[in-house]
Amino acid sequence: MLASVEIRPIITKAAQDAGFDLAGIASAEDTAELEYFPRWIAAGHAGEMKYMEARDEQGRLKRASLAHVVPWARSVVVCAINYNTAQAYSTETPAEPRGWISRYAWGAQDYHDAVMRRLRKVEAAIKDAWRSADLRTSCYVDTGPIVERVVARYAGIGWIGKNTCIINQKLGSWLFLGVILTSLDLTSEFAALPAPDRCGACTRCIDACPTDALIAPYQLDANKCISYLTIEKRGEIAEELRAGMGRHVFGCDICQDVCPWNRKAPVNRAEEFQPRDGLVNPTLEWLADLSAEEFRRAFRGSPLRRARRSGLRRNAIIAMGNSGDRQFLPLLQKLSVDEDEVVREAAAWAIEAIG
Ligand code: B12
Ligand code: SF4
Ligand code: SF4
Repeated sequence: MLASVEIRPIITKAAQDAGFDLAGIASAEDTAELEYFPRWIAAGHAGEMKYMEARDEQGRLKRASLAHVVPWARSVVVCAINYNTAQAYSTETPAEPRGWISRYAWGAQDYHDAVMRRLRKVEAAIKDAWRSADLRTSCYVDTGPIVERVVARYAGIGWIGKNTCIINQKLGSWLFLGVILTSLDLTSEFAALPAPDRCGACTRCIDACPTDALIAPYQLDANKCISYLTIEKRGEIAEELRAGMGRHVFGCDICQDVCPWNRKAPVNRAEEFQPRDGLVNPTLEWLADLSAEEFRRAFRGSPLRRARRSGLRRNAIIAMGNSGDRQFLPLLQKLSVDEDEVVREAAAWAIEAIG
């Protein structure tokens, strides 16, 4: 068995070899930022994302503390990969009557798979180096009982910006995070310093958010966030929120597009992050009228599947309504008698909005 002090360079090298841009180690102990999590849930800011409210047998929020669900965890290896591609930002692209899919989602492969595949390599390197039957590890991308951005901050990956995203001074915020919980106590020798907050007096993200979802610095109300509305929200979207969605059909990048730390963000040329054909500035007619077969074919292995066909069509129809463009009226008339109730309702609204 190695001394814990010797394992850090092994983790760093394994993360680099796996294709991660950054890696760090944080303690699994609770930190001050985690206190905001139960408040966020209690305020209803998670909307209908019930998985965020999962509780243990004692009724404690699972994500509020690693001690609640994985008491064996001593330290957390946090890895980050830049997913930026060479395409222009949504805020720099002319507002033609087309849709916008967020940067993280247009890639050839679902990021959960792309990040998990790499994390498993780092996990294998840790196991190989430590060689103890007592060692426990668990890899997560999104789905673990963990607020990833908080541990990322303490692992030195970046600071939590006022838009709530992790920002690295050199790479910006186009980062996917992946975490490996370990039973090893790796932090005592090299506790990473939490990255200092470099937002300063800037409020660009808050000012630019079209739906006022950033209700205060570092606080997001998901109910108002276009990313939540277009990806997670099922069924009808409240009418008063539709205008703010603009042309967004899946996710939203505005609060990152305007961030000065992303002005010179480097690009990752890896094949899996490059946009699939037709997903940069997609045509709204295509998405609004997607057949079940076309949805399966076009979005196999893509994060867009999460919105489901009904949600994606609903979003494209709302974007048509927001465009005010009469060219969409014939298609909207057809969709107003669609078999999907959500599509029918959105089409009737869009006809009126254009009318
Ligand atoms: C639920 C979720 C969402 C929800 C809610 C987002 C949110 N801000 O909470 C929705 C659907 C809206 C969403 C959107 C997006 N998401 Co998301 N999401 C998650 C998920 C699964 C959980 C996040 C969570 O726990 N939220 C709860 C809130 C309370 O936590 P938080 O916002 O991180 O807040 C912390 C701080 O802001 C701080 N804090 C809170 N209040 C205050 C107040 C003060 C005064 C201070 C100082 C601090 C502070 O403490 C909080 C934690 O307790 C994570 C994966 C994970 N397991 O962590 C991915 C994750 C956060 N998402 C990610 C991404 C990429 C996105 C999008 C960019 C996708 C897109 N283009 O549409 C947007 C970004 C929108 C935004 N500005 O956040 C990445 C973020 C990477 C990064 N660089 O930060 C993650 C980490 C996924 C991953 N594995 O890479 N997401
Ligand atoms: S993702 Fe879009 S809607 Fe959500 S907080 Fe950022 S700018 Fe606002
Ligand atoms: S836009 Fe400004 S305030 Fe918002 S995250 Fe970036 S630096 Fe911070």
